[in-house]
Amino acid sequence: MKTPRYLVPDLFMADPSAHVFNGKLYIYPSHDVESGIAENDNGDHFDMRDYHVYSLDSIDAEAVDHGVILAVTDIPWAGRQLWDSDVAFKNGKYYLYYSLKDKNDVFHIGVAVSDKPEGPFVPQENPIKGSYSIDPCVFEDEDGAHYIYFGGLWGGQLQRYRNNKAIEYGQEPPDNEPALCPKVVRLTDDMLEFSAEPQDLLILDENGKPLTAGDHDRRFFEASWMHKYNGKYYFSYSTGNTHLLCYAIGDNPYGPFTYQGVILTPVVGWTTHHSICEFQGKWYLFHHDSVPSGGKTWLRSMKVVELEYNDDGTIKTIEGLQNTNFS
Ligand code: FUB
Repeated sequence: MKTPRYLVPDLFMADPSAHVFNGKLYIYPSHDVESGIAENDNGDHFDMRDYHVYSLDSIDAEAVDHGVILAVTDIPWAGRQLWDSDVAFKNGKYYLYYSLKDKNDVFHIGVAVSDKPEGPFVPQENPIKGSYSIDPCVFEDEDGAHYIYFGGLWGGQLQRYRNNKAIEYGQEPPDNEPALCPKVVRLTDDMLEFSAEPQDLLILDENGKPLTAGDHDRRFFEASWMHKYNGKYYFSYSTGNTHLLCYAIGDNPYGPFTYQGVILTPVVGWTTHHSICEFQGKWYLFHHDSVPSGGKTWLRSMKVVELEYNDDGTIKTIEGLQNTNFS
């Protein structure tokens, strides 16, 4: 599959996190809705209220909707806005990690647990202690350790923190200073908490210097993803206001990572978001755009396209505007 295809024709689904469980592909997206809230830099128009999960037997198969797996009304600490999520498996249980604002409009990361990949998921009473901001991605390394990556600027509130503490009047650093970093921390053995203080995940340029805050074409904005290819760790992310999906390569789950290039050029719609997953011998990029909604930023549709590597391990850039035919 060298051209992208839309996965779900009937509902608006975004931020797809794809994993293979028991030989099947499962996709955990955000469920976009028409909120009626005007678009702003705070992301108030993304007022999502529940999650569905989809499964596929093969990459060309119809995506089966397993219905609602968790709703904002199920979560004791919920305020509003269920944003990007991810799912991991350990010892017979599935763990759904999700972004949600509390009753004070502050984002945290919650966990919900299920016996099955298709849910339903039962939420923990409280968010993960010490969690903040958005867009959790959980990566299982070959030794069985699980690492969570998170963070997002602007509406995702990452600029309101330094050294894992909330600050007053948080802003991005000046253009010539190092950019704010995504965060990484190993999960505890029970998968329910951070095992330590989250660390900065450093993204370096070709000279070994941290990317700067003013480098909007390369600096991290949101949408973390981690995958491993030929023994190397690939951290990928969105640059937000320049609408690119980029990646950086490192030698271990904590980094540092060195910037490599663009995976996906801008799509129709403000946000771009993705996951990368190997399924039945090929690698795929799951992403979204706003073509089916006629360009509405807050109503996005999931797509998939094959991801290809060059012999040196770099990723071939995919054109975001190809095959925008929605049928
Ligand atoms: O879906 C809401 C937010 O939009 C996600 O959390 C961000 O990554 C962006 O895709």
